[in-house]
Amino acid sequence: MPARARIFYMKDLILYSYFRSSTSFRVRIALALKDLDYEYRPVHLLNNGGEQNQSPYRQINPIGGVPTLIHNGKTLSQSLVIMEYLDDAFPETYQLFPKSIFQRAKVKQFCENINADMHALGNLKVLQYLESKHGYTQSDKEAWVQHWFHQGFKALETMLAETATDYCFGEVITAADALLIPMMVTAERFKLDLTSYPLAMKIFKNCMQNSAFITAHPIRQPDTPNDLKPAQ
Ligand SMILES: N[C@@H](CCC(=O)N[C@@H](CS)C(=O)NCC(=O)O)C(=O)O
Repeated sequence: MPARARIFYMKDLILYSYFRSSTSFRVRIALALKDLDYEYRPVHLLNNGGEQNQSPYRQINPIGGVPTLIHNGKTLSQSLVIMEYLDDAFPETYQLFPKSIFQRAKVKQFCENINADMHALGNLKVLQYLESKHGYTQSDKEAWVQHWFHQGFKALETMLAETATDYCFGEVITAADALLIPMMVTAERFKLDLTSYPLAMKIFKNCMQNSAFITAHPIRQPDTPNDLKPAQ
């Protein structure tokens, strides 16, 4: 994109994000692929009971998750919705959702398998509830996440056998890749062995050669703690 257009967009976009959040990572990938500049506003999900649970952030996003996007003063949450909105609001930029209605629906189906049936079950508030109300230990929580994520990854691998080449849907990056890679990074944090999913592993390797995925990665964000940042 020409430099002039990027200057026009600057400050029009604000992203509330947490470095480690996989849903924020999705939108950061989308913004990077689109070459859209934005202001990064960190929301610490753990400090003081979680900034996402405090009144100032709840006024922006009543359900309390990150990311939230503000575009020209208008507020939008839910990462998948934000990604689709960015396609529509900036049609001249890289498009994450195919135009063909069936392909588009298939990409969304793949995304929802991750969004609704995997991410939601391993979300921080779910794990915090299991700990506070049901006495789950760290290893109980890991076992819970591993169970649900493995179920999800098995299904994704079956779907990828139908659609994947270099990326989830053929040779172009779509929203499916922007959801799969963050899910895999989170899965590694919960000690999942992903070697049984060779198609997903191949796509991971391919995506991680792309500068948008590199830039958007949790280890390179303004709020990444110094000890997690890559050595210079
Ligand atoms: N479905 C939402 C989920 C947003 C969400 O809950 N994100 C997580 C971080 S990955 C979060 O903010 N969790 C805070 C909490 O569980 O308290 C989306 O896709 O944006």
